[in-house]
Amino acid sequence: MSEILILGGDGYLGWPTAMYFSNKGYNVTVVDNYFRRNSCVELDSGMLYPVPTLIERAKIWHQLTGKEIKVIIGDLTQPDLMRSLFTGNLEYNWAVNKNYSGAPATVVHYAEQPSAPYSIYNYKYADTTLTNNLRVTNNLIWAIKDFCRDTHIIKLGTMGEYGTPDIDIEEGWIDIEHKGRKGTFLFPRQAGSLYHTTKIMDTDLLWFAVRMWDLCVTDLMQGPVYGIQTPESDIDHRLRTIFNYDEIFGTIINRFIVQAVIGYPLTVYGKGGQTRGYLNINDTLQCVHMSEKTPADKGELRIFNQIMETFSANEIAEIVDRVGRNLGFDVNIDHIDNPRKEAEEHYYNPTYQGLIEIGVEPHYLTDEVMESMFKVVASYRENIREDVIFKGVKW
Ligand code: USQ
Repeated sequence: MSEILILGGDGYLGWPTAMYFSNKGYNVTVVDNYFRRNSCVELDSGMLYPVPTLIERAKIWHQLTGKEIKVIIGDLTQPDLMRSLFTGNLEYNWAVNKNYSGAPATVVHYAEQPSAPYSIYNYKYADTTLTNNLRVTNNLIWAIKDFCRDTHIIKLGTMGEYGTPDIDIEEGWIDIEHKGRKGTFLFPRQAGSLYHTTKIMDTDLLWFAVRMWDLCVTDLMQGPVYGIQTPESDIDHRLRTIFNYDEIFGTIINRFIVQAVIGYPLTVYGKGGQTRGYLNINDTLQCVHMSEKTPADKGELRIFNQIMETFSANEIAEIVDRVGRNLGFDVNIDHIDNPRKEAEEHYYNPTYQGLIEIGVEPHYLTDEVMESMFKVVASYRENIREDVIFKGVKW
């Protein structure tokens, strides 16, 4: 079966992706430096439940399924580690396993600092975000250029690269007619945080590499993800993904459900008209899988908008309120001063057909889906810390 390498395999999306592909019979290797969990400790952020280390999780997975996920703990900003992943020469790094072959057919690149508030928190974290994200992407590009040009790169980008322009958002590219001549260009980007800006820079680096060296790249412009369970994590609760509800690493839907469970008024920022495209964690897995099955061509930067439906912050609060009340929770909605610099009322009309055209079948945020999230979150109610929900990291 095909070999797949997952960079950032310990994160919210990385670990579920690893189990998903392993379950389907792929030969999976994950790499991670524990950035996310170490940052949670450093920042004293709340995690809904403790998560075994990546090595422990891979062992649990092996015991329960008989399948192997190979784990490498290491820092991908170090070029030697990144390059060794594409030559199969792991003698000088932290490889836990000895039988990684190298030359993966696909590499999924999640190995980035993913939080907008983290990137704006202070100079140190801004610098960490820029250096980590850009270095890992540059190291990956050069390793592939030098050793493995047929490997398909699936890169996690973000819808936030586009910002909230007053025109319809296309999937990555736009045709422009200017002074009687026509051309196709990357859709204009204007991010609202330093984190999102690093994703724009990643896209630029990848586009350069595609033009210069004919690499094959799929860039997934993903919106905020929600969810806890995937079929693979349902095998054993110790396989559940890392789940944050704090202001730094938690995303809005996950946060609001946790808030509703403990009767903390939902933290809608400002007027609440901020609209984004959302998707279920299970659809992230599907999108990556369908992208893997239908790779980009050589010399192609293929861009998909990875969202399934759009909501404003107010609409999300209303759904959480309705579902929470039906389940007997004491839900209230608050509007607090927006710590971010962002449009609170704006036009938002993105296109998102491409992934459906290659076979993705969307899951939507139904009341049943939200109820099942409420039930899991409520089972960890004792662990929820009010003090990490809102600290007010200002832009
Ligand atoms: N928001 C609230 N209240 C909260 C938290 C968020 O009103 O308690 C609002 C924010 O102001 C924002 C929207 O909800 O307008 C989304 O915020 P978020 O924290 O859920 O997501 P964001 O910071 O945009 O970042 C997340 C992921 C990031 C990913 C991005 C996709 O952390 O990795 O790239 O979603 S997107 O938003 O499309 O750029």
